[in-house]
Amino acid sequence: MADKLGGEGLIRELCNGFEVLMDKAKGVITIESLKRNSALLGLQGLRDDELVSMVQEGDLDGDGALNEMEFCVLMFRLSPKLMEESQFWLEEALEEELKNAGF
Ligand SMILES: [Ca+2]
Repeated sequence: MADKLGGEGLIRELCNGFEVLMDKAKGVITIESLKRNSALLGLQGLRDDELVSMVQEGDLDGDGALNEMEFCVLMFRLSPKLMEESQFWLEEALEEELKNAGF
C-alpha cells in the first residue's frame, strides 16, 4: 500500500489517527483524549501508564500533548519498516517543520 500511495499518501495514512484521537476543543492529543478515543483505533488494551508514556515519547516540545506533527513522527517511530522506507522524506518534512518553527 505504501508503494502505491507514495510519500505524501503514506504521511496522510499515518496521520489519519490524529483526527480520531485528538481533543476536538484543543486540537491536540492529550492523555485524556487518547484514553477516551483509543478504543476507536483498537488500542483499548493499553494501560494508562502506556498511554502516558506514548504521549511522553512523542511529545517533542514538552507541552504534555501531541500536535499533528508530533503524532505523525511518533507513528513513524512505531512503524520501523515504514520509517525505513520513508526516512528520507520524513527528514525533509521535519527539517522544513523545524525551520518554520524557528529552530
Ligand atoms: Ca507537544
